[in-house]
Amino acid sequence: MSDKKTTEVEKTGLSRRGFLGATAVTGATLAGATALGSSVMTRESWAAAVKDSQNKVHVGPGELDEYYGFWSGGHSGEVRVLGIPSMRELMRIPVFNTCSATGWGLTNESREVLGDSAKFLNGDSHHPHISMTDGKYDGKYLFINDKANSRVARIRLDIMKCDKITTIPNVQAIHGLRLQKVPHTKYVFCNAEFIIPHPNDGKTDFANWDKSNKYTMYNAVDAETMEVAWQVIVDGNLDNTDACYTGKYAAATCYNSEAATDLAGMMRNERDWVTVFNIPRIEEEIKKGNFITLGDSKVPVVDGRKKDGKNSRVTRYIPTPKNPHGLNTSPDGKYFIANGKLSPTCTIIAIDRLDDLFNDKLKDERDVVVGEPELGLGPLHTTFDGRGNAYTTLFIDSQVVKWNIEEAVQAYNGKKVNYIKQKLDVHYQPGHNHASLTESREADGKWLVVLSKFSKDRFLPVGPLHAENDQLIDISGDVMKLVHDGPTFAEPHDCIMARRDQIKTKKVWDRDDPFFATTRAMAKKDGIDLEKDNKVIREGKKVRVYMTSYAPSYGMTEFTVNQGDEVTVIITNLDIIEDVSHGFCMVNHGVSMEISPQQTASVTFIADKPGIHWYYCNWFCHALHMEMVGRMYVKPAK
Ligand code: CUK
Ligand code: CUA
Ligand code: CA
Repeated sequence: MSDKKTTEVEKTGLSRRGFLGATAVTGATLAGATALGSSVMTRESWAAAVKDSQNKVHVGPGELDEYYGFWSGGHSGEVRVLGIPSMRELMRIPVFNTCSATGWGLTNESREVLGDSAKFLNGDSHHPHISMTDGKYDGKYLFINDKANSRVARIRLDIMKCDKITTIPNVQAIHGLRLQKVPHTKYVFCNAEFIIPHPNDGKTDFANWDKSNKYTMYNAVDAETMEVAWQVIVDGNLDNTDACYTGKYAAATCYNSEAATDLAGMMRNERDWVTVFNIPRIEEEIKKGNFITLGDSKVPVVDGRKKDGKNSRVTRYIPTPKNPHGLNTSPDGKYFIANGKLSPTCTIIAIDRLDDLFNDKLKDERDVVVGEPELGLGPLHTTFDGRGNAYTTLFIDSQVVKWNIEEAVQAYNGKKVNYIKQKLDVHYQPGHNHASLTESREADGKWLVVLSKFSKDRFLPVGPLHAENDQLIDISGDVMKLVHDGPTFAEPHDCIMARRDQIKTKKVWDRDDPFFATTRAMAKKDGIDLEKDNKVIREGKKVRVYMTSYAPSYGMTEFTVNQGDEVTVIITNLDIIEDVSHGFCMVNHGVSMEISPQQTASVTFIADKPGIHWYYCNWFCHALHMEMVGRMYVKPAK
């Protein structure tokens, strides 16, 4: 281990004395901490500083965290809510997965949100982002991509439930996702990663790939309606994306400029690029009618490809070292930063030069690049503290490197300056990292979360499949201090942290909440008062069972249907007390759902087995929770 550190110190040019002072401390959590060249710390002062930081993480019983953290669940398909700095998991929000507890994917309300895609039981959520007004989190929505089934979802943060899911047409694998920051989140920008033939109707087979009309698209979803507003055809593919603080530009990394189908092909070019999108010009083109539509889709599609070496009006392609990955906007609004991945560098793009780039006033696309610091091996993602420093994950080195952006720009101009401030070992192989409030103007430089892909030896062994390790680092001082290891299940790719005052949640449901508007309308048609009636409505083989719940009993404890009926159970929870949620589980029918205070929820199933079937409340609600039961009698068909 110490060999590795020595090499690292030599590489970064950090002072040997500083390094010794930092790492002479024992204890696994401090391993690999290298101090600043400028402020040499003694062993004692470093230990005291770390102890101090670790104390901050302790959120005592009954105390509340300072920040909300929203974690993507990767191929678990969900979103998780954590408290920071305790790293305690507070809630899970099912989105692209099914949830046995809440009935997500089972209830009629959730299936309405899932729409046609309800047939899919899996998802792959990577990038959770909070809606913004004037470059600050407004706490209204959280948006997240689904790479697995090419979807974008919206979560209402007042109830922490997903309320809209949109499938993006004519593309495969929605990956990078970020939001328009200014003047407000009108658009959700999202990258379709994989290049496909158009039309993809089976006429192009593997042998005809090269000759086909193949491309992928950059997509904008209207944040309010959740309809796809427009798509832009690009050269190459699209990986990660971010938007600027003027509302004018968005940028995306491309690792497959080769449009290759295999690994060797995707690494053939020495350089790939960052694609920059001019949002007002895209809107102009659509207004002027300069767009096409594809297949059944009515979404306007603008061509952003180069033709005969000439740029389109709406895009520019900035060459970067090969196969870049993360794309991050600095919170001062000055730079897009592309992370090198296969190159040990990050590429700094000056946003204030983009007007000139689009007006063809620059000789070369690379004239917008104002820095390209060498950081270490495998830079994947960068985050910011609002004090001029950037923090980049180094996947191969298993480190986070802290560097100063303006100094990296000066170094690019030939000035001798060491822009690297510190390298900290993380455990192990980090993907994203994310600092508190970093995607907003209010980046406050307090906490840094590093989402490590491997945990190896950090936790009790649990078999061949390991937990990930989400590590918490205190960045409020001059040096980064690792303070917490957080095991997580597969697999957070990204997270976002907001101050707790920025998120305002409801404690009980509003009776007129749009989440169950369709169910309310159905009840109205049936002449049912949801808050009073306990009644069975029969319409041929369709049976609707309306009941209330009030701890510890259902408003209806017995109902009768015929074998083969399609039964819909609609329950309205009359409890008004915070936290008194009920459930409904029909035994042996695969039916389960949550009904929180003042909520109406419904679930539909086929009564295919004759006999008496118990149903029960599965959310512990009362001392007599076990007794909160009822029975369905299914009359045999013959
Ligand atoms: S990606 Cu997974 S570590 Cu989907 Cu943002 Cu980079
Ligand atoms: Cu109602 Cu448990
Ligand atoms: Ca490439």
